[in-house]
Amino acid sequence: MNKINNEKYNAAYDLINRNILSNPDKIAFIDNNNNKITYNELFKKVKTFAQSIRNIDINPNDRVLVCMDDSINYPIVFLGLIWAGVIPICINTMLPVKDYQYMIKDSEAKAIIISSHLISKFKIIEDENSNLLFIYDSDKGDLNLDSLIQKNNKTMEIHNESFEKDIAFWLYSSGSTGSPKGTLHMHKSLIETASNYAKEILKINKHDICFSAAKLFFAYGLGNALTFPMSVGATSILMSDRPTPESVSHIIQKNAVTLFFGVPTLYAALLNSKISHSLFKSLRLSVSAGEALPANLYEKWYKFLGIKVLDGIGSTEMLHIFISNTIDNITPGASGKPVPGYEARLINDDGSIASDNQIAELEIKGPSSAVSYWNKPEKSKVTFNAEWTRTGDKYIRDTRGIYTYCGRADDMMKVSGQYVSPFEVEAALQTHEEVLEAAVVAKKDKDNLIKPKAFIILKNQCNDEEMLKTKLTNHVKKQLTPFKYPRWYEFVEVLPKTATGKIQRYKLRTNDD
Ligand code: 3UK
Repeated sequence: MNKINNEKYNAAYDLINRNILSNPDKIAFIDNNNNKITYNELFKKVKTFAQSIRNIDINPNDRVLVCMDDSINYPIVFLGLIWAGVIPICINTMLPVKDYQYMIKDSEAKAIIISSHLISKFKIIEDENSNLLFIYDSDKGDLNLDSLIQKNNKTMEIHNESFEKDIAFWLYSSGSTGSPKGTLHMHKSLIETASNYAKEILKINKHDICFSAAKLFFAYGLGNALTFPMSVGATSILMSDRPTPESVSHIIQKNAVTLFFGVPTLYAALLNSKISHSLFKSLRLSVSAGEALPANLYEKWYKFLGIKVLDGIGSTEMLHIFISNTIDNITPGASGKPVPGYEARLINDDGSIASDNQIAELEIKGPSSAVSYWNKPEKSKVTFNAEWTRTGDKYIRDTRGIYTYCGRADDMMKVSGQYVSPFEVEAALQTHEEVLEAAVVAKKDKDNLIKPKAFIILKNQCNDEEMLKTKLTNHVKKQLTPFKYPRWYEFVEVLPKTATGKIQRYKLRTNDD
């Protein structure tokens, strides 16, 4: 790829076209409703969908929110929009309504494409947004997704209008305070994650059968289940169900999956389940990201299956993994070394470059970095500093050049591989009628993985703590993405505070271990 000029390039066209001559009849995607699509069929449907979208007056650089479960329609929609120069914004299907309202307003999207089972959740939003076009994966809403995919239009060469550095798609990323940030990614970034990480580290090839437990709306899932397999003409298995030990092992066994991508919590759940190792015998390699993989989980997985799990750190801002262990060189409990094509540096609080064996903040330079956040100039300036992108992570590098995670530099926690702000959980708890004050901190579970714990001061004395815990959990699950609920509660009389009244969360953390 030409590094200096900004050449004509369309990410969707590239990912499809590279398979059309060599691989037309190969199955690109299979989903858990037994829908299958070959590369050639994908090509036709993407082109048709791209044209249909333009025919309904959705134009280059317009934004379209995509709130869909993983199925074969997802790649058609995502790639079809990109093909047309329209910008898909992939969003989590589990968010509370207020987050969707924010994203609709923030992005000024023209349309939203939604899986049909979410119809009731979007009812209020439909009533409030008469200018937004609702497209459902069913017969409800303004337009039916299938009709846009099936309609046989005459096709123009509309993919031929974009450049490699144009914005191709957005993903939303969350911070400890404030609203989610639209993270703007270029056309060229998708293939960069494949040619650096997937090719060099995973040695992906066309015989691989990929399965990502992380959904396509996450940067992690998008690379694992779409970019990487398409980059080499492999097959990707999509699953709309929630990843549980049962659903995941079933998919792996049924489809003879070779490359599996999960988060540490799922590896722990698989190892704690009674599932037979014979269900995993097709695997050649597994990958973990989203949060640090504790050394003991690596060892247990290797002992259980004789298969390695490569821990690597990625981010929504960098699009995929930029520091990773490799097949031949694994340090359990560490993230490994920079992926070829990426550079890492550690920066001290005073801005100087840290030496080996010093804990400092990690910055990354690499070809798949987002350009900026949408409409957040201050936050963009802090994170995207010329060629270097700040991660918000503290790391240490040893004399061999191996990087080990030492915690976040901000207040965020990673739970089941996803961001949780302790403040949002506290705010949700505080809206419950029994709660006077709440403080939320990270606590390690028996697998050494972080989950939220809440300390609560109640308004009134409570006779049935177990019942109250269930009520509080349900209350939090209704207001936030459900996985953010506290796994433990402690009812206390006082919370440790500074003279100015700020909660001293670090004191609660040390109380606990
Ligand atoms: C943390 C890790 C230690 C770290 C992601 C793979 O997780 C992804 O993106 P997010 O934007 O979060 C980024 C933050 O998560 N993290 C991720 N992986 C690891 N910490 N070890 C790890 N292996 O704090 C990072 O800054 O949700 C993961 C690929 C693409 C991704 N977007």
